[in-house]
Amino acid sequence: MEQTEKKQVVFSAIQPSGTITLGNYLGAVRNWVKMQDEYDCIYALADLHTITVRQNPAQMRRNILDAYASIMACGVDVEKSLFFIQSHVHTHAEMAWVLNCYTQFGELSRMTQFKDKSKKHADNINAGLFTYPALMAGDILLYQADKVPVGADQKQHIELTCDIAKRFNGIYGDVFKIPEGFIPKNGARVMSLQNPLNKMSKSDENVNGCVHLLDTPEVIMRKFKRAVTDSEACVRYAEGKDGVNNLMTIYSAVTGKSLDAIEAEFAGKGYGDFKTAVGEAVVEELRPIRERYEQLIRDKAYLEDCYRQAAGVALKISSRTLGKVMKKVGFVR
Ligand code: AQP
Repeated sequence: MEQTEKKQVVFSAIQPSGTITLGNYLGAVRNWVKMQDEYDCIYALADLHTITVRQNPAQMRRNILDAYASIMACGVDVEKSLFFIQSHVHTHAEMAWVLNCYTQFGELSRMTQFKDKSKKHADNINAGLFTYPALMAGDILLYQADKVPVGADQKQHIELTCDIAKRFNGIYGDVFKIPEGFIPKNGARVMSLQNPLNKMSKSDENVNGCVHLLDTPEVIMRKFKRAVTDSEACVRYAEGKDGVNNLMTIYSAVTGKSLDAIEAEFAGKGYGDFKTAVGEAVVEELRPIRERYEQLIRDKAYLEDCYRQAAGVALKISSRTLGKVMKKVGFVR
């Protein structure tokens, strides 16, 4: 009898720390959708990670549901993939504690995200913000993931995850699969439209810097028209043209056109035409997502059904790895 080959496992998560952005979509979620047929995909809303920055409880509850519906609207199909809410699956917090004890202070101190977020939230540099990568490592390792589709900003955390896994395996034998980051060629680092030296973030205080998946077409067009460019008035990808480079990257990621083709398309045209074209391409990419979201968010009972069921399955899978870890470490089972 022909043996069916076991599919590789994909794991990734996103924080419900605000409305999902074009950056999250192009950097990660779009790949989540594409990978569903080829891989066994497991996706999560990383709400435990979200409280490393102070949240308003009522707003956080809304953000979690909105993010769940938004990701489904992007095309994550709960019939094909597991899509759960991290705090519903207690193995994540337990695994994080164990892995904290196998993660070095020096390693965590080097994390760029910790340094950036410490500057941004100087009044609340809490221990959770510092140990965030150990929780993330646990998320991935619990499912013995082969591939982790993320944006370029998460590369350092994936590398640390591999280091922690190798360290643990070095002591106890082959407990964890060593995962591999999966970073898109196009759109891996979408920058703010207002400050193209900073990445586009859900929590950007400048509302014009960030395009949200649920922004209306009018709002999207306005944000692109106000996008920071330069005084050269020439659409070309070059050093020092961060604003234009970012717009070209977005246009390329959405349309599939190469940077050369984009330069040719806008040769002799000004930034006004270019910004309009980028805005329109993004509007068309996001339109079906927004429409699907509007339907999904009305059906709270269906959403609840989906995330409850997924949590049960995730608990079962992750408990296998956690059980093995606890036994290896020496806890009495
Ligand atoms: N600007 C970006 N370009 C490309 N990919 C991005 N990602 C985030 N920003 C960009 C990718 O999206 C996935 C989910 O990110 P996250 O929510 O877990 O964490 P984050 O990187 O902290 O996201 P934000 O939007 O910047 O949120 P806040 O403002 O709350 O900190 C990841 O795969 C990430 O690489």
